[in-house]
Amino acid sequence: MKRKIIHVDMDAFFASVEQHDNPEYKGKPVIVGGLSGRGVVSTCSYEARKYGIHSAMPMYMARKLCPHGIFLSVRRKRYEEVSAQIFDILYSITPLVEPVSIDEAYLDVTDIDKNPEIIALEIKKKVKETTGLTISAGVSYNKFLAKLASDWNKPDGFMVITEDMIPDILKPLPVSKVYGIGQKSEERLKSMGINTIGDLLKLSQENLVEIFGKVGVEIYLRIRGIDERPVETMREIKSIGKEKTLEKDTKDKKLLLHYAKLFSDIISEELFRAGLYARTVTVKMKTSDFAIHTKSKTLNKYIRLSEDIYNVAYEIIENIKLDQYIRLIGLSVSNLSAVKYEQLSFLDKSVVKSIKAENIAREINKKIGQEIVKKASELLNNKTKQWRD
Ligand code: TTP
Ligand code: MG
Repeated sequence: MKRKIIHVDMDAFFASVEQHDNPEYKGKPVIVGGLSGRGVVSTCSYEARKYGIHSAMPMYMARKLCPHGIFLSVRRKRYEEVSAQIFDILYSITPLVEPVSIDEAYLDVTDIDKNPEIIALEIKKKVKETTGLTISAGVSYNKFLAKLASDWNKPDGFMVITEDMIPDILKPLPVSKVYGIGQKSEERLKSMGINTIGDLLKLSQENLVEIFGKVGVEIYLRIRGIDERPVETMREIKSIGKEKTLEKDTKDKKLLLHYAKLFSDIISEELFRAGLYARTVTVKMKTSDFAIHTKSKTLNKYIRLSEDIYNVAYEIIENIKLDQYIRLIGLSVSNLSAVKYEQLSFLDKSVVKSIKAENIAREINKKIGQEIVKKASELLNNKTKQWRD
């Protein structure tokens, strides 16, 4: 049976929160980010995007493009508060939620006996009522297409992509819309005269493997509307990580540490949201010859603060001898746990298991809130009981 997947993503998230909290900023170009000399734009309102401003742009450039804009620093705590409200809404629909970032998630609603379009519209309505903000939603039968749909007519977007629309609807889109094709690949394809998904569709699977390596197979399938990636709840996730192919290969440790810091923030945020801790930190680097190197450190305690993650990454990076230029830097955490202290070796294993189960149950209950539908609550109770037995 075809799955029913919804992808949701808040519109200009940080900037929209600022406009909501300060109504005098509504309808104006609002730019949120680091305001210091070397700061970058986190995001900006759609009014500011008209000036060519976008995420990750140096702040001085944004100021040049839009001198009369409203420039604000990041109030992360506040955005996390709003994010928690949004995720509460999502978890009230199904536990099958995969958080992707602070403002974005996939839901698998295959088993819900309701039209997925109606569910998506209900999410949009509830988010608006609860937070005063708009969220874009996309509905389709896999993750790739659902994400494409949520991005289709942002802001306040809503789009459904059905099987019969494939591949025609994809043909005119730029190759950058394909999950797995980054900026570097896009440039490479452009130099080969391949600009749209339509162009990509003319290539054989072998051609794509020649260009992309192993992911070529996935890309081949994806542009034909095939994407079997499951919606992974945090429970099933074995590691959380982030990586980036650098604009230019580098030997500059300061730059690598800069990304390590950025990734530590993102990873920490995800750990908090999932109620998880981690014990292993891994730094991944791809050298200019495309060889992949990883170095891990496993601690004897569980961590989740950005600073703690960064300190381990710092130690690893500082100890690496950079003989070659680095093309990609990545950071991830693994050995995840819902409890902070797992060295309870003096306790019976079943006790640890029950503490874990209670922790998970509490967390799910917290996420779902009190207005939980009866059926789901019964289900949860049963589950908790089973775990305790
Ligand atoms: P996005 O969902 O990528 O962007 P957005 O919500 O601001 O705008 P859109 O309507 O296009 O979805 O990211 C969510 C938030 O994450 C964003 O509001 C700010 C933060 N962020 C950064 O801090 N740095 C970045 O480079 C990006 C892309 C996002
Ligand atoms: Mg967004």
